[in-house]
Amino acid sequence: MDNNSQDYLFDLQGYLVLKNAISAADLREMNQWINDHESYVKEPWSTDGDPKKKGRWIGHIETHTYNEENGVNFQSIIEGGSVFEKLIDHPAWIDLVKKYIHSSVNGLSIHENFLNVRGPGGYLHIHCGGHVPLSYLTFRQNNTGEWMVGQINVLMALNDIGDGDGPPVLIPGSHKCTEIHPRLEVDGRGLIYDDVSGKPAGTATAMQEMYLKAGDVLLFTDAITHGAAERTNPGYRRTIVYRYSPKYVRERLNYQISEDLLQRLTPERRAIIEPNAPRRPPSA
Ligand SMILES: O=C(O)CCC(=O)C(=O)O
Ligand SMILES: [Fe+2]
Repeated sequence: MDNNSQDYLFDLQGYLVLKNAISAADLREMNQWINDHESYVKEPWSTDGDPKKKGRWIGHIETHTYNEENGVNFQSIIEGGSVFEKLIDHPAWIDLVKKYIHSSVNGLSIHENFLNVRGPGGYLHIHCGGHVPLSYLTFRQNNTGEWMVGQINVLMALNDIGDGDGPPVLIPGSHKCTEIHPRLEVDGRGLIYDDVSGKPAGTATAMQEMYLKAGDVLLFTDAITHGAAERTNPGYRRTIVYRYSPKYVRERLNYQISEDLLQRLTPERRAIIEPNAPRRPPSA
């Protein structure tokens, strides 16, 4: 697709699908990583005598979830090896991300990066939309119309995601919607997320299921109203999400990057992962 058509569609819909973005060899390697860590999917939480569930660590990667029905997130997956490092500035999407975030002005960073594995009954609640006054849900500069996207989610399918597989869902164009989605409205006030007792996002009015083949990428503004439908099929859905933002948006969970990884990264990748190098007095 030519650049003008792509820009038009991203502005209009708030998302793009990049077909075959990831090579078969890289998919194999990432799926092998998941196979090798299957025990963490089956038993993601360490109890260690503590009644509160805690994540388990694989080196600098931590198992995590926002809500149990979301499945298991392997947070800071960039620490998982070169195939995951490659995704930081992957040629299939990095130039689009830079353009829409307007990185020449805003810089570029990754707000959060994780691999998600979600089984039967798993889903995501409905969240976000044009009504939300959240700092990183900007889309364009109001006065000049220039790109100023506060967060772009790059969601990568590691296996096929079709009907019943718990696909991502979104409402095209809802990043510009001034009306509050009925499921996000309480007493005339808009929520970011529906109530935690809420239902799978797939059943919300106007939601569209986004089917992806392994290797496809769904690139979308976080401002769009979205979530994931319930997985009704057996087996597990495998995805990776890298969220890109201006460098002024701080890390969501603030995982500290290992020294090994920092040393290994190319200058371009390091500038995204550590856009503001720490400043310390000479003695520290
Ligand atoms: O897991 C999904 O399908 C949706 C993920 C999502 O909401 C996000 O990446 O912001
Ligand atoms: Fe989301």
